[in-house]
Amino acid sequence: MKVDEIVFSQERYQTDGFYICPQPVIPRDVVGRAVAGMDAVRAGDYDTGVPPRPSYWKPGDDPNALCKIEMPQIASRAIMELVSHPALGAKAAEVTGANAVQVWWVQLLYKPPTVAGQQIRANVGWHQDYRYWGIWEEDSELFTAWVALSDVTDVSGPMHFVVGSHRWGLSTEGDFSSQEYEAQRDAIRMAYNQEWREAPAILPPGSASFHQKLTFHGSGPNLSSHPRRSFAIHMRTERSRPKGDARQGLTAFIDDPAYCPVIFGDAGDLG
Ligand SMILES: O=C(O)CCC(=O)C(=O)O
Repeated sequence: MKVDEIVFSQERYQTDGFYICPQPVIPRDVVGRAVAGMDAVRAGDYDTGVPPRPSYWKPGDDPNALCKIEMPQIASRAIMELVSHPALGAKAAEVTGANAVQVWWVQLLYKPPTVAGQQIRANVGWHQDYRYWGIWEEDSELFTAWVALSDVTDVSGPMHFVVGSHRWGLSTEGDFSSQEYEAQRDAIRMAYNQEWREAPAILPPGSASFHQKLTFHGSGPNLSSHPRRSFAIHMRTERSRPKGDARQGLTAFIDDPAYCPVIFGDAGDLG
């Protein structure tokens, strides 16, 4: 990447609260294997012999609901290959300016196409990630790389980011599981006396967006004829600490590289 492109991505990330990579980051063959890995994990087939962590969606659950599976990389070698890919680590470090980057949690997200006449159960309500991450110190540098495995277009229920909302502070509003995409947006909008401008994360397979822990985002129905496939890869830099240095819940595995790989820099810098 050229120096002016790095500066541009850092400026966007700092100013807007997110950065959307225009080009694929992950090689096509790695993406292909991860798609097969995703299908295997969704079917309950774990080639590592280790199941994912307890999840909102389990094999056999409603195929028309959002499928969210926690820590799929421990269940699939191909998914681990993708989430720990050095190109992703290098890009994350470029965008954030970090010396070291660790993957500390991963969510498999499979948003099926909306079936006409059926109640929608695959929206992602507007939220700020840090609302769910209180186990980390408030000033921790935490962010998410959202990697597309399918072509994410404006009709496939892309994530939308609210430009500049990372500067609004932590809200009591927001709910990942809300299906009331429009009404919830209106309520949050009313709560802030700020300009509400949205940017959709349109991504080709293998590309990624990066968003900060306080950036509001959500996604509506998938109106395409194909599933929207992705991983939300939650990352941290050397400027992060669990509260009380605890290892529990979402931080339980951060000392284990087989769960939480360091994908850029020196693990010693992460403490
Ligand atoms: O996949 C989505 O639409 C939202 C994912 C999300 O909330 C996240 O990556 O933090």
